[in-house]
Amino acid sequence: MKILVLGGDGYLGWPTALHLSECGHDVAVADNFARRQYDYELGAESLVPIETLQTRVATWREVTGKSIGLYIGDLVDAEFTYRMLAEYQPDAIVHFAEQRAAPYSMIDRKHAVYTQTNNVMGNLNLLYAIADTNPDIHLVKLGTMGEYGTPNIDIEEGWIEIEHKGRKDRVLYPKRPGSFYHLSKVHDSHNIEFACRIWGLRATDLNQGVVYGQQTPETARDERLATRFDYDAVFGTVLNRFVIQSVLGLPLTVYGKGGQTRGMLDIRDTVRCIELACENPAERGEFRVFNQITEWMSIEEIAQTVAKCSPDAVKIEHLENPRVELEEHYYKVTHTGLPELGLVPHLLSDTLIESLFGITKQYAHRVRLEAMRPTVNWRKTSSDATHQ
Ligand code: NAD
Ligand code: USQ
Repeated sequence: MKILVLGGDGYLGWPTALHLSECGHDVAVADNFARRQYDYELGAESLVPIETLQTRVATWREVTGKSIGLYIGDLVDAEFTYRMLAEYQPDAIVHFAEQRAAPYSMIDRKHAVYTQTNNVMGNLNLLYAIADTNPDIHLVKLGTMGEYGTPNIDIEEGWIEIEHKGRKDRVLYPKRPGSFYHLSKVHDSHNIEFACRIWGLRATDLNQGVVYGQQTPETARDERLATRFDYDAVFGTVLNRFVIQSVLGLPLTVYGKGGQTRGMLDIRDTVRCIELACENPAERGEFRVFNQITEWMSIEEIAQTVAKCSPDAVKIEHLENPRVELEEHYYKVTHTGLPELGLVPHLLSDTLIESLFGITKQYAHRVRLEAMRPTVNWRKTSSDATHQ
């Protein structure tokens, strides 16, 4: 298949592009390098050094003999998006290219507006470009488990059968997300469902949980193929942060009681899930949703698991929660769609955590300690804060 990976310079987009190429697909990546720009703004960068996208692509060719096409541009620029689709003519598009940090979207009004404009407009341009260029293209879109929030009933895969006053219907599962970023994904999901229903597009929305890990078999082939590994309080995700904090001898920063539970998965399962979704496309007109997680744990359990694996004594600190979220709640998720297509998960193991300790130790000197503590507070609003 010809597969276009949007956001192909990012934490997940780059390993996915390599994995799809390794599986024998013809792959191109696109990115506007917004993520590298946020690093400059926040004064933090990937713990593991990363090469430019051009060097990464050249290294993959050197190591495997396989080419990956490269588009540099912004999805919000409709002309770029249309031109790229017309030129590359993909069978499938994997769409990772959004601002993805909840704290970044909650810094102030400016960052909330940027996040929703970038994400919602980019996705809308893409839907139009698919409809006008080739409505047969299968869109594989990265959504998030946080779209659902933490309801007091089981979370289904995107849709729910309801009975109301004696009548039944199948409707989109109700959403109650916890940040302007997560909300942008809800808006995307509604726009995609609309495009499938009205124009007959085909799409798979992957409601992915929090990803952990840094290496896939493909990125491990050469250090110039490494993907990013974020530790800071804005872009670093919880398990990755706890591993890095434990190596640095810092307390693990559990927000609040730590009873909040999240669906998670290993980065090696992310790339496999995308492969499965691409190779088993949705039907024309179908808005298919998978919950892309392999297990769920409370934040306190994640902290205890990392502490248990650490060779040194680790302190767990309960910070006043900078976010507004339930810290004790019901959580049960249906996630059968991807295993039915063939996913065999890598569950969180001591071996994986220990391998992350190794990677972290190698680059621990690159951490800017001030970036570790949370500074974005959900309860504070301002139009244009200068975030330090
Ligand atoms: P990332 O920020 O590392 O990568 C996203 C990439 O998209 C970046 O390289 C960025 O420059 C690019 N991009 C952003 N806006 C763009 C635009 N308008 N035009 C072109 N390129 C643009 O993020 P990631 O962790 O790789 O996440 C990828 C996707 O997966 C995101 O959509 C995210 O919401 C979703 N997701 C991530 C996680 C996680 O734990 N990392 C979990 C669930 C879902
Ligand atoms: N948390 C801590 N301590 C920390 C960091 C986080 O207790 O030092 C807690 C948060 O309060 C939250 C949970 O850990 O309850 C997850 O936070 P996170 O920053 O790891 O993840 P989140 O903000 O939800 O966002 C990440 C990705 C996002 C993706 C989402 C998947 O950045 O792109 O969409 O995970 S999900 O959570 O399923 O929506």
